[in-house]
Amino acid sequence: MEENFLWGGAVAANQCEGAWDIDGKGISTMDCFTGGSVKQQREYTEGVVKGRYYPNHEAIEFYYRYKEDIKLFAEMGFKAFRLSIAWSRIFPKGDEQQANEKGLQYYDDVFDECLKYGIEPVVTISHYETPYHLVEKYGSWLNRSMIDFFEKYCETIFKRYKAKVKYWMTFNEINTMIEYPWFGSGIKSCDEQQKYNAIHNMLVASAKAVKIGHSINRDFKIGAMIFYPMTYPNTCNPVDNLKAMKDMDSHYYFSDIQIRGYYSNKARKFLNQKNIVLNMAPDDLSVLKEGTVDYLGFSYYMSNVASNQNDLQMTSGNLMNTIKNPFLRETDWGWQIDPIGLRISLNQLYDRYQIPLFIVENGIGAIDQLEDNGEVHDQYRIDYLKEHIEQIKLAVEDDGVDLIGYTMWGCIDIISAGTGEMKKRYGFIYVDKDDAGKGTLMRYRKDSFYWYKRVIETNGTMI
Ligand code: BGP
Repeated sequence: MEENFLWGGAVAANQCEGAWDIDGKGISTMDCFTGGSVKQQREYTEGVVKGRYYPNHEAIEFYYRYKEDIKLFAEMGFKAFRLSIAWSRIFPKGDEQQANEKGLQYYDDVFDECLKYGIEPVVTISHYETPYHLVEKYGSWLNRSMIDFFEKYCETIFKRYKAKVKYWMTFNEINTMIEYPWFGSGIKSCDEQQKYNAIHNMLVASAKAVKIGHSINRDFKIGAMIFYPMTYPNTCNPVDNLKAMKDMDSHYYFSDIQIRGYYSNKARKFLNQKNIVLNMAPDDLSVLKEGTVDYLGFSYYMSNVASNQNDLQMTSGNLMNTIKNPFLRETDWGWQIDPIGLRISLNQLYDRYQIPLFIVENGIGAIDQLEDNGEVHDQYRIDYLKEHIEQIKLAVEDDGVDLIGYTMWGCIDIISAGTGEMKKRYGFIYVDKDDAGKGTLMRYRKDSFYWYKRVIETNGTMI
C-alpha cells in the first residue's frame, strides 16, 4: 500500500464515550435509544425516560478513559483514528449562539492525545447524534433552520481544531435516511415528501460545511459517507439485474449529489415519479455545485442480493435485511461475509466517481470469550479482516483504486448501534461489560490486537 496509507480504527461518540449528561452535554437522539437485541428492536423513547436502560449513557466510558484507549491504539501503530464529535457536547441544545467550552476542550484533549502518538484524527461531524432539543423544537432536519444550526456547529469546530484535524466527514451513512430517518436524524415520523426534503436540507448543509471548511483551512479533506450495500442480482434473469440496479440507485442518490454537485437525471425522475417537490432556496443548487466533497468514505460489512421474487429466504444485514446468498458464510448476527464484495465495491465506487475513497468502517461483530488469563482468542476476526484486506490490496495494486485508508469498525468493543448490545463485539480490545451494563470496564488485548499491529508495521504485506 502507499507509504502514507491510513491504517487505523473507528468508533462513534454515542457508542463509546458515555458521560451522556456530563460537563454541559445536552441530550442527543442516541441517548434516547434503549438497549435492544437481534430479536427486539431498540426503542426510541420521547426523551430520556426514568427507569429505562440506555446503554449509550455509560457506553465504555471513553470520555474518561480516552488516554488509556488511545495509548492502546498507538501500541498497535494506528496512523488514523476515526471518531465523531457529539454535536450536543458543543451545542447542548443545538440552537445556542455560544458553544459549550467544556465540550470543545474535551475534543482538544482527545486530538492532542492522538497527535502525541502521530495518529491522524478522522472526524465524523454527525454520527447519529443530533441534539434532541432540535428534534423536539424544530422537528430536526424536517426544518430548514437545521442548515443554519449545522453550519454554526461546523464553523465552530473547524475553527477550533483547524490545526489538529485534517480529515472530516459530514454525516455518517447519510443514506440511512432512506429506511431509518429516526436513526439518521431523530425524525420520529415523516412521509416521503417530508423525508426527501429533510435529506435535501442535509445535503445542502453538507455542501455548506465543505465550503466553510475549505475557507477556514484549504488543506481540509472533507468527505461524504454512505453505507455501501453492494448488491448482486439473485439470478441472470434481467428483471433481477434491473432490481439490483434500482436498489443501488437509491443509495447513489446521496453520493452522486455530494460528489458531482447536482441532482442527477435519475434523482430528478425519482422525485417526479413520487410527486416529491423539494422546497429549495434560490441558491441551493449553486451551493450543492460549489460544496462537492474531497473524498468518499463508506462502510462495508457484507453484500446484498436483489430479486424480483419476494418469497426467498432472507438474512439480516447492516441497516437492512437481504436475500440469503448460498455462496457466503454469515456472522452470528446473520451478516453475509463477502471479502470479494469489498473489492467489487471499491471498483464500482472508484469507476463511478474517480475521487479518493476511504474505508471508514469494516469489521465483524462476534461473541468473544474472555479467558481466565485475560486472553481473547478471536481467530475468526483475524480471518475476516485478513480476507478483506487481501481484497483491498488487490483493488489498489491490481485495479488501481485510489484508497486513502482503512479504519476498522469498532477498534475497541463498544455499544452496537443497531442492537444496543455489548455482546456484539468488534474490537481488537475487549471491554469487560455485558448487555445489562455490568462489568469492570477493564480493557484486554485480543489476539487480533497483535495481528493488526503486524499488519500496520508491514504496511499490509504481513497479513
Ligand atoms: C454502521 C454504523 C456504526 C456501527 C456499524 C455496526 O451502520 O455507522 O455506528 O454501529 O454500523 O453496526 P452494529 O453496531 O449495529 O453492529
